[in-house]
Amino acid sequence: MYKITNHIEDVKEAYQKLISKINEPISKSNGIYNRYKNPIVTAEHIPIHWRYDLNPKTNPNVLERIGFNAVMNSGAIKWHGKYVLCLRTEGIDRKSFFSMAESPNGIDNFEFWEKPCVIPQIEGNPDTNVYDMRLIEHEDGWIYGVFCTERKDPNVPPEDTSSAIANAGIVRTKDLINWERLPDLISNTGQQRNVVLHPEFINGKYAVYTRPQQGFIDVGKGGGIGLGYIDDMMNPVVKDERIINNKVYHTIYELKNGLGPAPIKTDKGWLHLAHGVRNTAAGLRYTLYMFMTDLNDISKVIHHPAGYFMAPENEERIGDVSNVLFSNGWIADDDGTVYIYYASCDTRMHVATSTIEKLIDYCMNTPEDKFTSAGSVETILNLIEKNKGLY
Ligand code: M1P
Repeated sequence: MYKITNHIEDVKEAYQKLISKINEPISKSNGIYNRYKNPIVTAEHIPIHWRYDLNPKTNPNVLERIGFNAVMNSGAIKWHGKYVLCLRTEGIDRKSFFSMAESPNGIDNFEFWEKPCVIPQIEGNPDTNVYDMRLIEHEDGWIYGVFCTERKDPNVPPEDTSSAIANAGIVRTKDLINWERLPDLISNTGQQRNVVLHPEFINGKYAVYTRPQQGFIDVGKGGGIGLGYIDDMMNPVVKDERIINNKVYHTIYELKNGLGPAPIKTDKGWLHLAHGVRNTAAGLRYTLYMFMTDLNDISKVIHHPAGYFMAPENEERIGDVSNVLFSNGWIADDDGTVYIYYASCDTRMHVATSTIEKLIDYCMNTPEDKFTSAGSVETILNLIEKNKGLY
């Protein structure tokens, strides 16, 4: 029979069981990456002392005092030997904020740090909501956090209580605990989301990937993954912004796209993970895709496999915003393992593992999109021809 509990010790026991659950790869794989069975962090992983008043005098009924809705889109970094995520943590009040959790092996046993991150505010212009942190170890010695800051659009009529303006907020740190707030990104477009800093200087400048957009949800005439340059992070004006990876009719990035985490440098080029969005009768569908840029010219896409790299599967398909995979964090380990951290449906975090070697192979040797059905058939025929005598 189902046990109704109001003992904090039961809550603690269930919590310990959850956070120490061992994860394992699922057997099905396309050879490119392995998904893991359990979500790695969910709203239920949020520490008990963030949710309950633990004093029996002031909480005799053991009621949860602060509720959480989701944990998703997380930045990632290897830090002092631990796999650390900067999680978009969302309360039932819809506000999201950042909190850190670490794991000894990158795939399970994620434990939250003691308190959520305190992000300093810009005087006179506080963030209403913050989300989707990208953590970048820049060669200037700082760890940058680039995130989306959202504020109500002041130019809409009073009855419009939804329209917002999104831009990139920027913080930097040396310890992942104390964050220094820098000015928000200054760019030509009305709105920006999915902004990511390139980890190296390019001709002495900071390089920044952008996603210019005209509206809050709709990119309008904007869109595509842009690249621009910043002289000084204390005055982050984006110059020479131009689109390097556009949205394209009848692809998985037809409606909009955006860069995920900062790219990984390899001897063959920079590996990029991004999300593409298309519209369907069931609403927007977000999938992940990859491309590779030139080591000597980061504006040049040199390989771009057709279609998606990962799409929502099974339980991943359902959540607050269904049919969404989103990633803004990955970790490349010294042994070549790549931990891909992704969220499903704006609800929970997962991990998949691959290797630098496999991701290079995937980017360089997967056929590119020919943008027509006949082109896709031609690609399949080429493979069948190549396989003659082998099947
Ligand atoms: O709800 C899906 C995603 O929508 C936005 O991404 P984009 O700007 O590319 O449309 C973001 O709000 C993201 O956090 C969210 O996961």
